[in-house]
Amino acid sequence: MKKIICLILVFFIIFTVYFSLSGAAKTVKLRLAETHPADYPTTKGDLEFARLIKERTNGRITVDVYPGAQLGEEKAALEQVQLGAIDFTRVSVSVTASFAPKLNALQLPYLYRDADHMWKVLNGPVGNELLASMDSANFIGIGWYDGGTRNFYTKKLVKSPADLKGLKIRVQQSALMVGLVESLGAVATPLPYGEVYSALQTGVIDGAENNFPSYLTQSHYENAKFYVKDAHTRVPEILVGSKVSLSKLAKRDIEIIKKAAKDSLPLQIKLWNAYEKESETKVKAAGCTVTELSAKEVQAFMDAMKPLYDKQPKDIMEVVNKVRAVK
Ligand code: GTR
Repeated sequence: MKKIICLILVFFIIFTVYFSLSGAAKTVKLRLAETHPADYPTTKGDLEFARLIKERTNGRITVDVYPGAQLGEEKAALEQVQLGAIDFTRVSVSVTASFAPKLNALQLPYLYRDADHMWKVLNGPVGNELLASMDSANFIGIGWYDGGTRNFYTKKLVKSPADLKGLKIRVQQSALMVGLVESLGAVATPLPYGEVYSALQTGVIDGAENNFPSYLTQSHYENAKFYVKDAHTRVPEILVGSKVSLSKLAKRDIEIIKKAAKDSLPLQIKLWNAYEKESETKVKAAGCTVTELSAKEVQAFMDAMKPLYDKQPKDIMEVVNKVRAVK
């Protein structure tokens, strides 16, 4: 009897030592901060990203998605990711560029010919170079999501840069966006996303700029009923990882994570395209005026914003030239 108990004990010790040394029994729980609500296309992208990671690591790594800015507004979330207190966040490139300046290139006005051009850039060497540039800010650039084009919306009808003159326009917390709005003669007011609704309601600002899905889901359309399709920027969304927390994982696991982001992209784009159309229809049904512009009218916006390019440092213009060279 004693012998059997001894044998069981020896096996138990061998198993425990084997599993703790191999790491096979270790499970890792990671957190992802998302500003949008649970049913928004980027959040659904995040959930697909999490699902793929869990599947491909046989449940060893799980990612819990916290939607609706539960873990803070984008700038605060990025700071937490930088410290390793949050493992991932899905944010706009715009806010991220304040931490990793090379990304500023991607929020310059009228940078791409169209959406296909942007995806060729982001999925190619330029996109990879920009993700890698985040390393010096203590981030791991994980991957891109679609955010469509950004357009102005205001309390009065706007059809030209002249109409924007003197209007207080909310921008993301980004110096480049401040410059962009100022190039149109408007007054830029940087605010976190969650504060835009009340700023519009109380008249602190006269308008803002964003895509249709954000205009709808944040109810901005209630207090800024004029949306003009000037499409000044096409700023992608980005999945940002924490270098502090993720460097505790094996290199292979980081590759699985990056691949999961890439493989969740087609679904996110599909959902994005459908929701962009749906939200345009919904805001029109709610009584908003959506103004289409002719090529000549868009050109007036392009001309007004062109001087912004002259103000860019050399390394940003190098990226811009690489973007333009992508056919
Ligand atoms: C949205 C973007 C958000 C946030 C927001 C904003 O288009 O998806 O992540 O950056 O814009 O304007 O703050």
